[in-house]
Amino acid sequence: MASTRRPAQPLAALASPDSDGSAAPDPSRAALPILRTADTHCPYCALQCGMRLEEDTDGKVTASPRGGGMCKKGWTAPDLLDHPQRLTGPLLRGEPVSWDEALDHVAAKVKAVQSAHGKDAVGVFGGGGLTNEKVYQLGKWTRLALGSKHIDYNGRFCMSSAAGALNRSFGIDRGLPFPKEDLLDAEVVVLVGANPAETMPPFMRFLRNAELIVVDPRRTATAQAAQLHLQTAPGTDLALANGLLHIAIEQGHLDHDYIDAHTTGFDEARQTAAGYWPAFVERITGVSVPDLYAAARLIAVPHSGSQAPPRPKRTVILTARGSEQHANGVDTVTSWINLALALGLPGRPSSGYGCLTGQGNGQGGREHGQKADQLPGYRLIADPAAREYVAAVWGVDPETLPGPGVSAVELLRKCGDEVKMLFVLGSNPVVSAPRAARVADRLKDLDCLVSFDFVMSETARLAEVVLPVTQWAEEDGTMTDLEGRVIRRRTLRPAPDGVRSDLWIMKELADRLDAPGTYDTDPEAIFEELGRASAGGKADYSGITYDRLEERTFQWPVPGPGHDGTPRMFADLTFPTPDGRARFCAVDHRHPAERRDSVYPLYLTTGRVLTQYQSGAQTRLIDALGDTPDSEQFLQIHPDTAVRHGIGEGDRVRITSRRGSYTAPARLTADIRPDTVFSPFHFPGAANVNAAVSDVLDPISRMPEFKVCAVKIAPAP
Ligand SMILES: Nc1nc2c(c(=O)[nH]1)N[C@H]1C(S)=C(S)[C@@H](COP(=O)(O)OP(=O)(O)OC[C@H]3O[C@@H](n4cnc5c(=O)[nH]c(N)nc54)[C@H](O)[C@@H]3O)O[C@H]1N2
Ligand SMILES: Nc1nc2c(c(=O)[nH]1)N[C@H]1C(S)=C(S)[C@@H](COP(=O)(O)OP(=O)(O)OC[C@H]3O[C@@H](n4cnc5c(=O)[nH]c(N)nc54)[C@H](O)[C@@H]3O)O[C@H]1N2
Ligand code: SF4
Ligand SMILES: [Mo]
Repeated sequence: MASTRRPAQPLAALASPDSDGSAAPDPSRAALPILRTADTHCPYCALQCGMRLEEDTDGKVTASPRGGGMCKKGWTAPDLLDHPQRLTGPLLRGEPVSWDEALDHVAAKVKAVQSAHGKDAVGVFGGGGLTNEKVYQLGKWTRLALGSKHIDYNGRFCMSSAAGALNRSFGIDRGLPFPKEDLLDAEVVVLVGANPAETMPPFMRFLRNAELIVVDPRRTATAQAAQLHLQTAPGTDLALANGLLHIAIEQGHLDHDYIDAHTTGFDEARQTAAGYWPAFVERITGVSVPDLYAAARLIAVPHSGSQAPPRPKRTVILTARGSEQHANGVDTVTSWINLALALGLPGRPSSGYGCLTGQGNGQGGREHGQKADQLPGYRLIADPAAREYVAAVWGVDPETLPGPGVSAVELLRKCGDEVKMLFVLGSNPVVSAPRAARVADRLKDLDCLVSFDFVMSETARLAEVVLPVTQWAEEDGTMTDLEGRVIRRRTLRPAPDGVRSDLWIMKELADRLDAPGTYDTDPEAIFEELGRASAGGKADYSGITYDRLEERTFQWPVPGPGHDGTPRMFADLTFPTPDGRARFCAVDHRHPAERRDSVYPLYLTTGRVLTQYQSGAQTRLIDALGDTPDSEQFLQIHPDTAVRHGIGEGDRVRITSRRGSYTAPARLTADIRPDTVFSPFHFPGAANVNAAVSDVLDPISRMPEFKVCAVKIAPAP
């Protein structure tokens, strides 16, 4: 497989307003006087670009960047606030009803299901885009008001493999352990399965000073800006990392002082890496031996330096979903952390390992209790001391707290069976979950599905009860961005009549269920309680208040009122493990759960395009995003592969796996490996790639293998 080495394309080009998808607001709007403004953040991805909202006297809302950049999704986000398809009143089986009717119905259903089938028969499916206040309240509400163990969320689709590896190696899980500005001083950044040029365009500005190595089966916009593109076969990144460690050992690039003083477990990792001969790694990954040596050299050897580093090179390794969404995702991330540790990077200035968190509150959303095994502040629900502590904050007996539930995919599998009723908020699993057709069937088998949303998502369409909620510009709260920075979401204007907040709905239902505990509706009061519940935990927010957030932002942990936060987590080269050392964990390559064969001869991999967000429930409604070629599904395919299958540019193709199929027009390009095809997951129905995607799970993180399965293709009839 041809990996390409090329002179860097100026990154400035990618960071310019045009190529990062930005669009200047309509100048005609400036004419009307401004009624009100709010300084808040974009509702979409984990970069959480600072945004100034202005509402004119016509009620029209426009967004503009505060300081940093914004992509086209950010510029157009206000278009959903008064979109004609916005939900503005509760629906019961599709018919408008009053809030009292809807809530009474839902509460009666909970009671009926639970008295027939037990407390755990009611489950909750949350989201990483919900504010910290919402996820905290949701975890509490599920355990106390519903009394159920069954809560999990779409972060299992997103963050959990990196989280598993970070916890195992470093003893703590914060995506970026340093401020993103530190990347400006990095000499080399390795992006493994990350395409920020499309998924976080303004983030490219922080990479502009570094040489880039991009690992991706596709020559993406990000790869085009790289010095070195390693075009791996999907699912082989672990072998690549072990191969680079092998070369680093062979070439004497290791930092033995660092390894001796700050880590454990190196010997096993070294023994494992010894088996990853460059020629063997080339066979697995498709990356040529010369490119492997070039990458190892770029990562470890300073420009002026000889083989043995006179000083450590400032290298940062970043992974994202391309390397993580695999049945061996935890081990794959671990292999890259091993490489970083062997080179002595973590904790050093502008060096180390980080994971690029995805959803708006992908970081905070995984800290405060909406995970099946978790209580606030990263406490574990199976830990007696944690149960006792949190139960005291909640004013209940620890005995009343349920135990751990199951992960997202497993929760969806139980629907209609052990789980009879499900609340979904902040996710659209009918489109975004693997084996989507089966997920829809499971949801239809429920006695009752309840959706909290502001648009009629594909999941909301299946719901017996749909409860319309506020959008980001209509609510206060906090989000925790990709660098662990807690920031304020601020209200621009009140929500339309008929719409309620997620927090209000939880309280009303708790009242109707005579629930133990208290359920505030004021985000500030909930944040204060969250602070107490997280105090002493790993993700300690106890020193942050809304008042303090008026002045500045904080990167957690912030243990106590006088604390200024923790921008750089391992700066003293100690790690929050029992012995203060980071841990090497020897990991071996495993093939993807499903391999290409004579019947299913191609790998399907999946991901994102710039102008659509996630399941597309929000962005597909925005007209201004609809005028790009990416506003419809497509199949990215190599021209040689297309010819072999009798497929031409634009032809409709049926893509079939062992689980199901979808159709998409072909887009021919030599930017993808001939053994691999790609589609994004933003599109529903017959175009939904997740009909084909596999739901095999990583054994540790329980994350599905979104990024590789075997398919066959044929021209669609
Ligand atoms: N425009 C847009 N931006 C988004 C989102 C969105 O939906 N749309 N979602 C947000 C969220 S929640 C997330 S999680 C992030 C995700 O951000 P990214 O991880 O950057 O996005 P993906 O496109 O899922 O995957 C990145 C790349 O992985 C590659 N890839 C596939 N298989 C493999 C493999 O086996 N190995 C390697 N090395 N690479 C592989 C794909 O070709 C793809 O280019 O984006 C966030 N930003
Ligand atoms: N094939 C494939 N599938 C994937 C992925 C992939 O790379 N490939 N990536 C996975 C990843 S990383 C992720 S994160 C998931 C994302 O996929 P989903 O979990 O489906 O996420 P969204 O599409 O953002 O769905 C959010 C829903 O919640 C609503 N919503 C937004 N904010 C709020 C709120 O504050 N309150 C309430 N009540 N509702 C709200 C939105 O309108 C929308 O309907 O998809 C996963 N699926
Ligand atoms: S990069 Fe992310 S946070 Fe910034 S404007 Fe785009 S979607 Fe919003
Ligand atoms: Mo994600």
